[in-house]
Amino acid sequence: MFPCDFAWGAGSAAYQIEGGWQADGKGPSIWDTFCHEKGRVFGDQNGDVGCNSYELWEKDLECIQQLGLTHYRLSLSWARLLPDGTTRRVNQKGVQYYNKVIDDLLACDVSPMVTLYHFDLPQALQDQGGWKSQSIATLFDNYAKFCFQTFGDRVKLWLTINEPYVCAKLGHEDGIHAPGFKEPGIAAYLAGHNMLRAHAMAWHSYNSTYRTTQKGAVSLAINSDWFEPLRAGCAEDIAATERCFAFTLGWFAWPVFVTGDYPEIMRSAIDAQSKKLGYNSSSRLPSFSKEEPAVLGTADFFALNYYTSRKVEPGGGCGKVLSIKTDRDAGQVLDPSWPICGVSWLAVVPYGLRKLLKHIKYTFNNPAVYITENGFSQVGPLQIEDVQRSEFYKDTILEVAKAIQEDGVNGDGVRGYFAWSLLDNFEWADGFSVRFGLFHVDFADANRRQRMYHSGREYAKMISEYKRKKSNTGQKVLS
Ligand code: PNW
Repeated sequence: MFPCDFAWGAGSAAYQIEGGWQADGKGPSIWDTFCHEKGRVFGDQNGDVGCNSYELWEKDLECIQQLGLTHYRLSLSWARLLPDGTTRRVNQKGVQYYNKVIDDLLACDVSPMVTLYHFDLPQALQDQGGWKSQSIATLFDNYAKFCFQTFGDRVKLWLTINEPYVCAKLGHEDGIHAPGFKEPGIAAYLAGHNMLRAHAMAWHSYNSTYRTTQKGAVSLAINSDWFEPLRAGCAEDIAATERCFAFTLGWFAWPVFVTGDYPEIMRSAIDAQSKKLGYNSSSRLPSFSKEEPAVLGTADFFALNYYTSRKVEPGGGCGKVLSIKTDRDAGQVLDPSWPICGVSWLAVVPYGLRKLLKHIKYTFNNPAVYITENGFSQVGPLQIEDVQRSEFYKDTILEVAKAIQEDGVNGDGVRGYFAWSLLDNFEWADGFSVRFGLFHVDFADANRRQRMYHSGREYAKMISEYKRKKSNTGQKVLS
């Protein structure tokens, strides 16, 4: 049973698809810098051209229409709109580009869901300290206000920051995403903290200045795997599983949805390791200042990016150096029965999404939920008949239906599902070697020829079936 206004979408992100990295006055972002350094990305590839959506947007729109999407999730490139990251100078060509995208979508009866930040910080702001710097929150808030002001008459679903976890950990702890810092156990907590501050400020700005006239909703996209104990009923494994949740989902969802602060499990684990390793400052995980706008309650819905699941046992806590892994003290393994798709981190576990939705319902007080990302990747030669991915989408969407129907994740419940991704695109550190698209993109072709995968056809069928039933039954819709 999918509600009558269920959102059927697909997603993308500016740096992954747009190209036009220097076009019409765009400023450089940290991903431009990162990719242009040798040895950072698979094959030293970059998003200079990407899917060339900056020039070929109309073709993307055709793909969106062929799928029959009701919603399209895109992100804005901060440095395309504000080349040096500040509102001192607005790049009107950038504004025009996004105005056209948004207007075209609406003219086709597709609602935009817009992410303000999807990993691509203006380089000018990185040069001033980036997410590690306190002042980034105000700069982000100014950028957010500019976007609400400029596009908010038409955009009703906003995401401030995509996956602060990935941005903090992969960018500041592991160094495999831009800005490429390897400062384990310290920088990620600081960057994550400033992302939460930035998000909260932007939400408050929307709430106090734009909400009454624009009537939209604002959240942040939080990624989490589904975690379960390796040995069912084993107390150590259960405790380790709780730590995994605290250090992933809880890190960003707890402050926003539960207490206004980090999960107690997380803080005490970090403090204990600091002590053990003789790190004097107890403040690796910063605290929220009472002087600043509260972070609690700064989401109008829960935006979940779900990809995979993990079995958990204790492990890693004996590390001799500071790191998130040492703090978390939990090892994550894959169940051998789970098939692997494309990339090694991505085991196919559709039921994990159902369990996670139920977990979110009970942990975060039954919020409205949009699944803002979920997908399946391919590597290797072109397989237009991607049967395995088609099965993945069918199985996963069935699990969403079960969550709604059998677990009672309804009422406010699940409001929408966004497949990742509309197009094959620049998959960050994996470059173009990993393909998540519902459409194949030929990156050797100057026109970036697009071809719908079998999975795209299947997803389109599911959506049209939903629309058909909706027009027959009016209110509630049988899946
Ligand atoms: C998400 N990992 O990022 C992003 O939001 C998308 O832009 C991306 O294309 C998608 O997932 C698929 O990867 C992730 O290495 C990037 O664990 C890397 C990881 C997870 C998520």
